[in-house]
Amino acid sequence: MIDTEAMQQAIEVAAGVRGTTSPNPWVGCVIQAEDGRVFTGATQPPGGPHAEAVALAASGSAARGSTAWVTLEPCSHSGRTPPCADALIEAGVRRVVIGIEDPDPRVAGAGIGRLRDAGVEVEIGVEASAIRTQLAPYLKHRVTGRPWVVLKLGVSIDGRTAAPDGSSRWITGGAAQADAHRLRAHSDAIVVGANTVRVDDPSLDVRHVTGSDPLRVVLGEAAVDARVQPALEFHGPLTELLDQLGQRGVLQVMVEGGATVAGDFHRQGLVDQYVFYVAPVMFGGSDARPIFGGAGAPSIGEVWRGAFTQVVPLGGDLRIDVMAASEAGATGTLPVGRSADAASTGGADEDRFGSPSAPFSTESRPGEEIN
Ligand code: AOF
Ligand code: ZN
Repeated sequence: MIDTEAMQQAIEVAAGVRGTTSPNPWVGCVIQAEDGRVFTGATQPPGGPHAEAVALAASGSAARGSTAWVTLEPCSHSGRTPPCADALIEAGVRRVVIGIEDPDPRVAGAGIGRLRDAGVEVEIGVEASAIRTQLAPYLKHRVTGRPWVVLKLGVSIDGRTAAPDGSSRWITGGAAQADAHRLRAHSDAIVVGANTVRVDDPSLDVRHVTGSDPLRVVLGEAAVDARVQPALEFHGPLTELLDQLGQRGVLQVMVEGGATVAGDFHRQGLVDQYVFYVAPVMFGGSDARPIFGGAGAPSIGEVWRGAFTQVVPLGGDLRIDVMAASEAGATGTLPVGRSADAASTGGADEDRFGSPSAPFSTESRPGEEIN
């Protein structure tokens, strides 16, 4: 197999377990035996085997003399499972192709060193940019101790979230809602303001797609019979919240309203990824509710500037992802015309969420990148 193609397959295998591995990364491994047979493995839930161990178990003795492609550097530490670098060496794998180094301080190059010391041929950096994008939440967590922050917004094309009377159901349609539920399933925690809990009484569980419910966090207090319960009620600075969530092993947190909470996260520069679900709806006046509560940039020189990282038609709506220009550059841009989350689940979901059967098309074709 060609390195890039095999690594792309490893990335797809990893995408299949997204949302099930926290606080561990979602890693994929492809092994090709000397006789050409191909075996794959993905990280199992915490305490279970890592991707390499799953692929090695599938290949058995066929691993002798094989090549392995793995998205993240094989681990060198004995944690809940034995070191994957040792397992690859013992199985007699001849060549290991690695996407990116593991920043986890227990690994951080030691897995690569161990493989090389044992005489295994090692290559690093194949499809590195795609893997940095795929594992952005994990990488941020291991480097900063804080989770990746996704701010989700459902808005009209004129940038409003609710009518003057507060009514907001439903601005976007079913496909956008299902996509948002997948974002939830991929998040380990959801943050919501106490006011939103009082007014909307959201349950914030995962529906429409399969996935486990994230930890629910209320900024302030929630009534004991609120549907969001059981929830963590937090008082204090948002930076402190992110530190605490990071310590609990939360790799991705999703912020889901309302305007005050959105404004606080945004203006403190704490959002890594903005996900706008935009409907062709117009409230048509300045009295409809804005996305962000509070005072914004006082003049054009101080506006926040970012980059579009993907644009995806979802039913009659659009999903538009925006990141700070520096972060978009650091993690690489995402394909336009295809949802990162849809791409990461693949199969039937892709037809449903990223298909060209939408009633209109974006300017770019699937797979093209904008920058
Ligand atoms: C790999 N392959 O598939 C994963 C790796 O708690 P443990 O023992 O499961 O170890 C978790 C750490 O192992 C995690 O922080 C990361 O450094 C590495 N994850 N490594 O070789 C995998 N998921
Ligand atoms: Zn491992």
